[in-house]
Amino acid sequence: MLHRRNFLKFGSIGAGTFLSGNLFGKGYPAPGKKPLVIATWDAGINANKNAWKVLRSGGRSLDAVEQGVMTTESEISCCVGLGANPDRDGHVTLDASIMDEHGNCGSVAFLERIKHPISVARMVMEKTPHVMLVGEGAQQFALSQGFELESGKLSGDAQQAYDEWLKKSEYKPKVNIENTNGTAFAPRKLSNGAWNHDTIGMLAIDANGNLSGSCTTSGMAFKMRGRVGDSPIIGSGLYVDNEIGAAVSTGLGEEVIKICGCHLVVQLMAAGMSPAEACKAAIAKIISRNGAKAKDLQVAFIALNKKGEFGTHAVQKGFNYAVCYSDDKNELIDSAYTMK
Ligand code: SD4
Repeated sequence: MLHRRNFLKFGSIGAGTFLSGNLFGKGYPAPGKKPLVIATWDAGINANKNAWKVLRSGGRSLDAVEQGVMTTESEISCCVGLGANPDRDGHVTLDASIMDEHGNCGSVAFLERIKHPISVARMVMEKTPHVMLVGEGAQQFALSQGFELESGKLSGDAQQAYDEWLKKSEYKPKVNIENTNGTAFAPRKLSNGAWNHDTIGMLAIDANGNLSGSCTTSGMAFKMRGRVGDSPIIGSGLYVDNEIGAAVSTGLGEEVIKICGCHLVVQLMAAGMSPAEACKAAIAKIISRNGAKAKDLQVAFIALNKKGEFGTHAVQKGFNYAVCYSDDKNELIDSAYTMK
């Protein structure tokens, strides 16, 4: 565990960095709400609605984060779930993870043709002695639990994006950098003009003050077959410590894995940082590792602590998140970021 006197040495940043600037992004509501749910990207708004139904009736945060992201997995025009962009061989492969207030966790990776990877991840957690199942084995397990094998046909949107990518078949993985509109690896723009991303990560604190988190993704569009990112890796794409806080990430998963990102964010909160400070420090680590190349990548963390305080930070502009803590408060907020 990091202690307060040591965290100041962490990376290339000092206390002044944390205390300056708007750490929370525009429209930051009052901290310390309970229950509360927070999710990545604009798809988080819809996802939060279902998570909130669980939380407002006194339900468990674990149920909230599962049902919340299932909403996004069901939106077939979305880049999460079976409607998502395929890998470079034309197959949609899905990763998901979930973690509860007892430190139990489950995940699936490289899962094909199953509609709700997050629920399979939960079953791995609850019905097996394991944490992670992948590929064919994960699919076999899902079928044994009553999940149906879906067709494997690409959605119309995804087919169109894939056909476009195939014209050049350039392998230049980039995730969530909206200002590179036109590159096949940037998020897809939907017909309604909204950006659509490949991942939803969600954290919740329930009325009992218990924390849980979930993450589900199709990973990087047109990735190499078999590529797995941070989202199903506990400690990288998701981490929950019910005594301290929780974190989830989105963006270029390889960079998150290299710093065990979400575990790091939670440890920084344990050392005394606020959620926003912890996210900012983890992002600083990614930026310092990458030097000038950091401008070509995007990573964002969201974090929630035991008091119901939340914070986020991204490498660059463009990341937003949705926060809901009452029947009429479910808002989309632009995240703070480092690279101007
Ligand atoms: C991954 N972190 O597979 C995911 C991608 C992502 O919005 O967050 N996309 O690397």
